[in-house]
Amino acid sequence: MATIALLGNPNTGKTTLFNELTDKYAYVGNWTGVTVEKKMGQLTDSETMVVDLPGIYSLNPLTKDEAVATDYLLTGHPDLILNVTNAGQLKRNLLLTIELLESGIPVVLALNMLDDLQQSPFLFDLPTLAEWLHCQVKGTNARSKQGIAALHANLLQSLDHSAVSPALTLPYPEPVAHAIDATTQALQATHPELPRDFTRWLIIQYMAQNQTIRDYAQRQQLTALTHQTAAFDQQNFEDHIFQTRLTFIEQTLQAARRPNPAMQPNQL
Ligand code: GDP
Ligand code: MG
Ligand code: K
Repeated sequence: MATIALLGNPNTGKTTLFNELTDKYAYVGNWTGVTVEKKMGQLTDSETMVVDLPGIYSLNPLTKDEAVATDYLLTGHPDLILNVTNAGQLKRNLLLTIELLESGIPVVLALNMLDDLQQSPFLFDLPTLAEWLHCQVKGTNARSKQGIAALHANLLQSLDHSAVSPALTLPYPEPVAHAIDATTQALQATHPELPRDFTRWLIIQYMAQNQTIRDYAQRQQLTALTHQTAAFDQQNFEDHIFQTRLTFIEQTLQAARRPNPAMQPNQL
C-alpha cells in the first residue's frame, strides 16, 4: 500500500487539504512521545494512505514536535510527498520545499491559498515553477475546494511514477559540492543499500547541522559522515548551503513571477 506524506509550513492548509483528499480515517491519535495529533486517512478512490504531519519550516527541527516530520522521512518510507505551501509566502515556504526535493522522494507541490494572491501585484506561472523545481505543481484553494480534483488526479498519476522527475540538485559552491561527492562515494561503499539521492540528502542535511540527522547517522554508524563532522563545521558548510538555497529561490521566483492582470495600473 502506497503512502503520501503531507508536509509544509504551519498554517498552509495541510489539514484542510487532508480532509478534502481523504474519505476514510484510518487512524487518529498522537505521534509517539509528543502531543501532536497524528492523522492518517485513505485517499479518495484509492488504497493510498495519506499522513498529515506537524507543520515545519525546515527539516532541522527546533522542537520534539517538529522532529516528528524529519523522523517520518527517515523511517516512514513515504512513496510521495505532498508539499503544501502558502502561495502568498512562497519565498519562505520554498526553503522547506528544497529540502524535500533533495530527498529524492517524489514531490507534488500544492500552491495553496491562491485566493490570497488576488490583491497581489504578481502571480506565479506554475509550469515555470515546475520546470525550475523539477516537480509537479498544482494550484489550490483548499478552503473553497478549488483545484482539489486536479490535485487528486495528479497524486494518483505521480504514484504511478509516470510523472516524476529526479531529485533536485542545487549548484552548491565548490568545497561543498566536492565534499558531497566524495562523501557520497564513501557512504555508498559502506552502505550500498541506501538510494543514491537519499545518501546525498543525508549528507547535505548532516552538513547543515541537522541534529536529528546527526543522531540518525550515529545510530546507524554512518562513519563516512560522522568522521567528517569537524571538517564540515570548520568550513561553515551550513552557511554555504543556506546561501545557495536562498539564491536559487530568488532566481526561481524571478523566473516564475508574472504581473497580475487584475491589478494592472490602467485597471485600478
Ligand atoms: P495546517 O496548519 O497546514 O494544517 O493548516 P489548516 O488546514 O489548519 O489551515 C489553516 C487556516 O487556513 C484555516 O483557517 C483554513 O481555513 C485556512 N485555509 C486553508 N486553505 C486555504 C485557502 O486555500 N485559502 C484561504 N484563504 N484560507 C485557507
Ligand atoms: Mg494541521
Ligand atoms: K473528506
